Amino acid sequence: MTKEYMFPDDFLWGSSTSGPQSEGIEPGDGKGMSNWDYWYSVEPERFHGQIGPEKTSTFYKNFAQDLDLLVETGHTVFRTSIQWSRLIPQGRGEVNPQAVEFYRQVFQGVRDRGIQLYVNLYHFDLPYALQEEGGWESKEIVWAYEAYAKVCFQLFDDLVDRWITFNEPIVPVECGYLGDYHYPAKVDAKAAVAVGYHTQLASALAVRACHENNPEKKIAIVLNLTPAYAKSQDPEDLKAARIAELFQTKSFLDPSVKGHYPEELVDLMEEYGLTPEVTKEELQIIANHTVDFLGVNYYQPLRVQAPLLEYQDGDLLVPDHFFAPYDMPGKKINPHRGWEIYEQGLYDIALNLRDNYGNLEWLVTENGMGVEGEEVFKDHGRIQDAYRIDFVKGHLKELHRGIEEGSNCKGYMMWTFIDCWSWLNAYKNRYGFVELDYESQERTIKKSGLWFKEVSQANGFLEEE
Ligand code: BGP
Repeated sequence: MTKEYMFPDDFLWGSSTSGPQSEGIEPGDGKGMSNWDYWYSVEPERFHGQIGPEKTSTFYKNFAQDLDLLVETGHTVFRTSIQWSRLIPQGRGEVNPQAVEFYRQVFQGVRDRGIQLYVNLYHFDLPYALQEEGGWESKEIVWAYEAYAKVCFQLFDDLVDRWITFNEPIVPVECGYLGDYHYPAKVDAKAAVAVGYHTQLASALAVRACHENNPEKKIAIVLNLTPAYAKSQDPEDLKAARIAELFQTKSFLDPSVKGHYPEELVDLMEEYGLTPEVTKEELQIIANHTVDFLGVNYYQPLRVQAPLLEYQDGDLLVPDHFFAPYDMPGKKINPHRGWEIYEQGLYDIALNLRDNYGNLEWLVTENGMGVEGEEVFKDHGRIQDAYRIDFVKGHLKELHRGIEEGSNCKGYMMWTFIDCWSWLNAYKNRYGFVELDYESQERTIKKSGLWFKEVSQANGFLEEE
């Protein structure tokens, strides 16, 4: 039987990328140093293949031709980010005129092609001058970010359809202050909590500034809303899943959408002496300036069980003291990346937002399948990524189910447009609709890119079931 998966009339189709992962650096472009540029300059061996952020996918040079590929792959929406260190090289003060020209040309180019433009202000990249002042551990950075956001709104609001304050703000917290995967690669729970709180405050300030600049303009935060599933119904496993969700999801979702932190999270911070310095005025800013809609990044579920590590006074506190990862037997896996594939996670997110977050408007802002060594799938000059088409279809079916049941999802953006640079993983895992030959910088649309255009034009797809 043929089943139709058709999406609402105003549903948007597209992809996401970010400035630091796609633009590259050109001599004389006036860009300042970011935390990533700095880290690569001192520890290049940490980056896969020792490939750093200076070349990436050369979008800075090639954007005009690249924007045509948006059309050829059926985009009706596109998300990218402004690099703070490109626009305001020292983090504060002087604006780089070349950056203004570049972003205005790119944004105009997207609009000229009839594509909606979503612009993110922050995708893990801080001007290094501000990192040296203590980065997000310092509250001063919050005000610097607010000033930067205001500059962006003043310079580009006429070209941007919708704004985003931060991408996956939990990631720099986890990877930079609890893991060893983003600069400054510390393990310090108190610093992690301060970084998270400062980021949330900064996000609310950007929401306020956006609305002050233009009351009509909508602004969101993008969160990686990975549902936490417990290993079993055992109360200890259930508690672990609840805490994992508090840390990973609700820590930003609740203040961003509801305007306040969950009580259990506040109590836990108190219990472990992690509460940051908070003023009543700041909490009022967070309460008064919630987002207009939400971006959701979803790759894989979080499966957890009761912690295997017991916390003793004086231990370096880490998330493992609260929950342990659970490797579920028989799970479906993307063998080219090692991540679980669980399409229903998207449906669960859809219903969670419908039932517990006022059914606010949301879009999938990232979903995708990373593939290492993808060139082996090249045939007749094109990457034949049928696996990616299956991956997308599987997720779209679950999203469709969520929308049919009333969830307010307005679009689906894949990670990513052209294969891009991914932090320490550099070019290891390829995600794009468009293949990038890193050496020659040649671009070739993959099979999935051509297929996506058909889906976008038809506003859905048919499936034999
Ligand atoms: C997301 C980030 C993206 C991108 C993606 C792929 O969490 O928002 O910036 O990097 O993950 O990650 P990876 O290349 O590690 O598979």
